[in-house]
Amino acid sequence: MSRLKLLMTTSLVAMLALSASANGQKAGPLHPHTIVVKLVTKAGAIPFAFEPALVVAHRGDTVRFIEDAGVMHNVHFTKQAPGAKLGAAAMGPYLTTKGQTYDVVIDGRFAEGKYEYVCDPHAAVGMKGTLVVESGGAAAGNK
Ligand SMILES: [Cu+2]
Repeated sequence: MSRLKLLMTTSLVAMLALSASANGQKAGPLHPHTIVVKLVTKAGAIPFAFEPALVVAHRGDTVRFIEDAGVMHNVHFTKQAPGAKLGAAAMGPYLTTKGQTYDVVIDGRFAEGKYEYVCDPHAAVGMKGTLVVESGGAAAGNK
């Protein structure tokens, strides 16, 4: 675990250095939000899902994934917006316990645009979600 943390820290530092020189950072968020996405088990053809399956976030927001059952899930970004550099955050840890959370901070790693992610154990049965990162300013609807 600590080795992973070290890795993440190292790559984060590298990315910060990169983004500082590469792109002129946009102004920070006006109102940071925490956007909750639950990892649920449900009846029907697709038994596992991210709920909601589509969220819109702005820089500074946090997307909080919450394990809603006792089924093993993770969050693996399979498509990133052009210019995004998620690094180690592209693949989150496995969540196994109800109530367990995994926070993804929408910081400089996230360029504006569309991201798609899956849960690796359940990608084959359609457990996937979409994250859209927008610039600050006009607050698009999150619930
Ligand atoms: Cu899953």
